[in-house]
Amino acid sequence: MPEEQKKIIFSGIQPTGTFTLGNYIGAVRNWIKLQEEYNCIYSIVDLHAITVKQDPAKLRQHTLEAYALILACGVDPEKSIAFIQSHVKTHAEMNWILACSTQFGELSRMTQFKDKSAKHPDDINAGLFTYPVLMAADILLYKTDLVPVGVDQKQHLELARDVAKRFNQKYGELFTIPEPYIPEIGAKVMSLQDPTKKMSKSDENPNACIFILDDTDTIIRKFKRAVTDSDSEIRYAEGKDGINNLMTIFSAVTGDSFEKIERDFAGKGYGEFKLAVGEAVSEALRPVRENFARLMQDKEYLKKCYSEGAQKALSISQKTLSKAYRKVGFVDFK
Ligand code: ATP
Ligand code: LTN
Repeated sequence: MPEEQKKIIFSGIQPTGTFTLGNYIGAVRNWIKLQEEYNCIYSIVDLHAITVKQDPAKLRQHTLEAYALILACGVDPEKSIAFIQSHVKTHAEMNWILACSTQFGELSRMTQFKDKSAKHPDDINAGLFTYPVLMAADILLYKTDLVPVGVDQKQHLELARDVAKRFNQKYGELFTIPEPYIPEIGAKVMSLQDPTKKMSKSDENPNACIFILDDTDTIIRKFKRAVTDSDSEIRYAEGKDGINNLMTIFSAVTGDSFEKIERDFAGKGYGEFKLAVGEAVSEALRPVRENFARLMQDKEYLKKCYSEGAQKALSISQKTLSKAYRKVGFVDFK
């Protein structure tokens, strides 16, 4: 398909630590798959990361690592645009324009804001509250058609759609209304220690999470310790959150259906299944570990990629920002 007819994909991930298996299965893995068919734009969203307290030196390190990680997972900087959000000033500028079309009430309903403000009661800053507006700016600047994310981001995406429609109504058509792209299996990978909670990079318990750079022994050890139930049957069913989560993970990495997994593991114990899940996950992540180690040795290459990515992103997003400025009534200059 000619480049200009391809639909546009945008997604972002925060540099708040090494990615988890949840980030990989729920989001980043889809980023890779979509590169052939779509014009894809991917960003390490460092502006979003500072809505919670960050150590500056660690943030810098995590941002470079996150950039290397998306390339290690398979984002190809020749095919897609991959950049660091703070390098492209149009994001902060569009954020302001959209903030003036977003209501206090709708931001107050965001569950991520409620969760994160409960988690950080000493720092409920304005950025944490307006976080979804910046996310809407990220998406709308590129006339995005599809946004591959995990299911926890659906509410933010709905807000972005509402803000886009409101702006278009107030000022005339400008923004494309984006659709979510959420995987059927693995849209929400749960914690290995509390399978009613989502697996999250910032979980305090390291056994709750598989990090995508964990080595084989660590991965297998964490799966062996995964919380399950007192039953012994490998079956997807209500009340079996732990096993359901392990089946979801196994299915996501091997492509096997739940029926096949139930058949293959009939009569086998949880121990054997946990080991199989650990081995399958470790194998799936092996190339990521190897690519990451290689990329981190070549900082000049990374710098070249993110600098070129930022230039391309700026040139596309500046056009949308200029149109928005004109529509709201700002005076042209130059
Ligand atoms: P943090 O713990 O710092 O809030 P996070 O692990 O939730 O971070 P994000 O950077 O907020 O990760 O999310 C990046 C992408 O990964 C998003 O598309 C999000 O929907 C997806 N994602 C995050 N956690 C999971 C999960 N447990 N299962 C599936 N997808 C997930
Ligand atoms: N809020 C998202 C990260 C994010 C994003 C985006 C995702 C920021 N901007 C634009 C998709 C599109 C999260 O994963 N927590």
